[in-house]
Amino acid sequence: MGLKKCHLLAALPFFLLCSLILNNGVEASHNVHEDLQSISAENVKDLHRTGYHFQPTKHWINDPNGPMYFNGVYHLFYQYNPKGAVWGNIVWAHSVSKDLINWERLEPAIFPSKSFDQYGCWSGSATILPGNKPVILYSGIIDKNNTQVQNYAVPENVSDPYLHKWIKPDNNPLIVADKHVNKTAFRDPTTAWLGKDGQWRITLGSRKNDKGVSLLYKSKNFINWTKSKKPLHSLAGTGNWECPDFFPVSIQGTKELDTSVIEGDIKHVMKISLDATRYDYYTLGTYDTKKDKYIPDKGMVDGWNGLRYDYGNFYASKSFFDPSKNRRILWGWANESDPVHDDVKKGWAGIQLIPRTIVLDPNHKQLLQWPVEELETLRGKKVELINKKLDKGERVEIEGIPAAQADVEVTFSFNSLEKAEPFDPSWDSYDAQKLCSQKGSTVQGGLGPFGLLTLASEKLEEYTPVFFRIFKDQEQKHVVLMCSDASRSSLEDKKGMYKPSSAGFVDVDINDKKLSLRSLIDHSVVESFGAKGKTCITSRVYPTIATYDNAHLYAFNNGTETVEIESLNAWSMNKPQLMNH
Ligand code: DQQ
Repeated sequence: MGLKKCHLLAALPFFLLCSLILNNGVEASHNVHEDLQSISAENVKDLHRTGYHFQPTKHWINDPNGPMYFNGVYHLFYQYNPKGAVWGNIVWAHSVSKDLINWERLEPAIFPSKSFDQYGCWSGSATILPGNKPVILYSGIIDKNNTQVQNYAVPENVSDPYLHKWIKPDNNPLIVADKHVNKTAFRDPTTAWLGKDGQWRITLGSRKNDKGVSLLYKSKNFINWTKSKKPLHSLAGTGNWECPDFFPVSIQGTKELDTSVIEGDIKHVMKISLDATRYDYYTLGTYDTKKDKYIPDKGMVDGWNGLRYDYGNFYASKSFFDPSKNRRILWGWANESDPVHDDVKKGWAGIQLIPRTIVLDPNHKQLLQWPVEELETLRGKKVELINKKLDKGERVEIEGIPAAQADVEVTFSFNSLEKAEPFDPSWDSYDAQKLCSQKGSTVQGGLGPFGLLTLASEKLEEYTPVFFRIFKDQEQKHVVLMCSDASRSSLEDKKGMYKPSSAGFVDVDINDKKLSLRSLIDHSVVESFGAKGKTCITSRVYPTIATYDNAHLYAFNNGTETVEIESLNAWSMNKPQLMNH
């Protein structure tokens, strides 16, 4: 993401300058390559294309937009460049599915055509209004200076099962920036929720100087919108906020909730996509409906050091409520980590990650994410390992399935926590990535590193390890580090290739001496879920040897404490039958 060019975390006071450099001085949000954005892909390269992730047949994609479930059909819209493999010429591409697995591509739903969006149709959300009427809110770009306004679109024929055509009424734009708002940082309206006063509310991303802001707008009729004096939420020092998402989660965790549920046994989630770091951060908190304010729970870290949906390549996510299964589903986008000219050569860039259900962790301090259950219908051949001990330095191959396109679930257990290494108090307790890059998967530890070696070549010239390493801090509390380390993922080492040692801590009680991991491996992506979805990390990698049938999968232990694979189930993953994205 942006970080590949500019390591911002260590340089917070310079972040704004840095983000402007990344964006060529314009708050356009993506790197602009005018010379490349309309070069159509003649030959699309298959190497590194995914087998079961959502990706169009060619060209660039970014943010998932307005996902929704309507009359038995899932709709996924997404930012798409129909003309090339880099960001630009953005339209709302549109695909539909009955099961979140098999997708059919339709014509773009929204594309620049009117004065209120002629320079771009940027991100937004869908809301289903009473009477079962879907409406999309999106950001239109109205001039070359990137001035942003908020527009709406409605289906031409609400009885059309796929809602092929969308109309942009002439009374657009609905919302323009007032004089207090930065009109080039004014975008990405959320799904609306209904207040007790009968007024709809939306929030959208903005910034005021270095303060990230989520502006609040209210409307009685969804047409006339008034800005609230106070934003829903804001935070100094975080820069521009993109793609905010604001929704309730059930405290009981039995049934998830429509976005308009604003009271009851719930907590609220506020997610922001930080333009400067290109990560999706969230807090849990309370929505004060009287003051129309979001208040993060005590103890929640807001901003740069806060919780992330994913500690790897995952950005501009958007959730929606699925009433057919009473669940909330999260879509996130992963861009490429290879140089931009490689994207042009391969003719494509960007994938949507596997949709995840999100629920509140029973500890009420974070969310749990898990691939939607429908993914399991793609599982093919299964191999398993039970009670297999891994002594120090041991590695075992998981054979019998194609390791480049697989789903692996493993539970590791250990007899003792004694050998956990001391957590040096001088380490930055927030900088898991630094710790992961220093310690890696090969530096011998006490309890760990242990985990999986994914997309590995036979002689280990290339591999992407996903693993845990356990420390003990001065208060004798265990600190679990989870890494998905791309640093050795590819022998290719050209300038502009980003191979981060992505990492996060896992807030898990390991007194039962067990840790679980699930990894979805798909040619150039490894999506991992630690401790049943407490910490998630996605890596994009480009092996040169560990491809197709030459990819291997291993479990390993490089700690002095013996670790047991209590159970490991791995499945080959089939391609969906219909993947006409
Ligand atoms: N991408 C969209 C913007 C959004 C950004 C433009 C986030 O609306 O802020 O393609 O990736």
